[in-house]
Amino acid sequence: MNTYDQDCLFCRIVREEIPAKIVFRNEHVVAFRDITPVAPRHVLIIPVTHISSLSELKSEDEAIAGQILLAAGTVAEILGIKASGYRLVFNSGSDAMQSVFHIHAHLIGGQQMGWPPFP
Ligand code: DGP
Repeated sequence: MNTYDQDCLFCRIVREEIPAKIVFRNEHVVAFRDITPVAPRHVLIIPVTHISSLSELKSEDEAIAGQILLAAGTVAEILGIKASGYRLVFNSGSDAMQSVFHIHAHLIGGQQMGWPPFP
């Protein structure tokens, strides 16, 4: 059964109580455009079940973690950046500037990126 937190913004997007530009969804995940994109293509991939952050993932969440990674390839294909390349980022905790506490992968692409990702 999926866990739901009524105070969680992303849980409300899953339930379509808050609108979002959804690009892909299945029974495990929802992928939607980030409201403040940092690149020409920027989509968030979230599990339908509420898990607050990467560091809260438990061994029993293995399938959920796998579904997020599997969805990334599908979303990249939908966005037309599978061949050109893309980056998948999980911000976890304050140093990483996580601001929404429902685990999410940022799928970013559509431009040449640098590495390391900070100045
Ligand atoms: P993070 O810092 O990793 O927790 O990223 C949270 C992202 O969520 C941030 O890039 C902006 C995005 N975001 C916040 N609120 C909304 C919203 O209401 N709708 C959408 N589509 N994205 C949101």
